Amino acid sequence: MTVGAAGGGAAGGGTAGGGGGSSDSSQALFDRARAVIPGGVNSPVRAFRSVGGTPRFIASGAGSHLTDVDGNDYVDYVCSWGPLILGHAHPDIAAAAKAAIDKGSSYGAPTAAEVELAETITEAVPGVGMIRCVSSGTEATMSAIRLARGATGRDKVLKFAGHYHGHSDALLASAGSGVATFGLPDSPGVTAGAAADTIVVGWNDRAGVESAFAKEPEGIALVVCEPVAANMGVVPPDPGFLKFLRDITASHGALLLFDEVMTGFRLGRGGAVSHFGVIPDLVAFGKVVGGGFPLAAFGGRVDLMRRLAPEGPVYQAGTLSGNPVAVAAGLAQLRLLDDEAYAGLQRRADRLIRGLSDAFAGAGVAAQIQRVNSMFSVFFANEPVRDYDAAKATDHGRYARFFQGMLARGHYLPPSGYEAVFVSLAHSEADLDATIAAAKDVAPELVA
Ligand code: HOZ
Repeated sequence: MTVGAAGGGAAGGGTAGGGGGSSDSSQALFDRARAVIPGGVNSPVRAFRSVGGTPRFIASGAGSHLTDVDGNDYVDYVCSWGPLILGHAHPDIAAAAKAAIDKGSSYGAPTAAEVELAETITEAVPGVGMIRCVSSGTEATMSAIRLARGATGRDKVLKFAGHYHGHSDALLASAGSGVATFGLPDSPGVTAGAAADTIVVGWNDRAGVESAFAKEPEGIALVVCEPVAANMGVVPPDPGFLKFLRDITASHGALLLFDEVMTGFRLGRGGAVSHFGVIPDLVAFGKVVGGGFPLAAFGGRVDLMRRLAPEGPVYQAGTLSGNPVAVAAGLAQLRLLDDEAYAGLQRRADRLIRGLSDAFAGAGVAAQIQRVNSMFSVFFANEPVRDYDAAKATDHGRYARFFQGMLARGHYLPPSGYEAVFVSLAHSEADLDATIAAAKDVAPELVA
């Protein structure tokens, strides 16, 4: 496949630059935004609250780089929180979206491309025999839960502390991402009834899951997890934990949902299902499948999916579901994700992680870089992090200082220690080396 053909952005395909310039225009926009948008942002973590400073308002992205409204250039490791596995404005994706929009932006009627997308996903992911498109990861997991409840006739859902599955009522309890970043209690507005049907257990806590099933042997409709937790930082499952979930759900007549919004087509074409060799009943997709457009999907066992309307009684619908522009962009991206692409991602992640580890070790800063393939996060802690309590106990103040030091040097990391770092195929060796050099520069400042 063609890698990073959109180039390296303002820095011309290699070096980082300009991150330390003025943020006056971003600040002016942020001031205007706060008057008309809650917190000045359309999604909480973007506000930089846990790391401080002014959120950068972005003017453009190209390849691995972002340019903000003050003209500062950054090497981008957020990648739109995961979807941009080929980098910003990849020419094939842009061309596919432009060609689609020239034929009309939305029909509210089926298209051939939706069939191709469904075939692409079902061929790639073991156990996924059918899919339905929606517009966001929140919708995908929310709809999968309704399907699971409809199929089992049970109400309870078991989720894990620190896992984030979007902002639907049933799944906000002890959630990761912005809920974790801001240390929010479970959200006002979620009814007691919705909360009562959600059981929260610690990630990697087998005894906790067993005890929940012992209390509700026939009450749990669904166990949902991010197979690699990535909204409390990256916290992989302990060896055998996903298989344990598969076995205990099957033996109790409950269903298992993998929320692969982060991991789907990121860990490999078969996502976490193939990576770990555990086949759940249902899978939620988002981010990478949409190529940077609002597209997500859920799918799984054919007998379950056939319970959705109009084939079955479980209702689920959406005017923009399977939107032709988003589907064209998603397909264009998925077509480029072959074995060579995943090997390239792996090489880039290896290089970056090795360099960051050296930077922290060289300065005597205790850091845990937790990684699965091309997604990882940096925890400032002495021991590996296995669950949400441990993630909360890591040094988030030090993460904020690391973030600010890197931003000032032109490297855009997630503005929260609870989010994942994403490497794309647009990241050049020069990008990665510049980021490592910046980390070596910043690391001694983290010692105090
Ligand atoms: N929930 C996303 C991170 N896990 C953040 C989305 C955004 O702010 O765009």
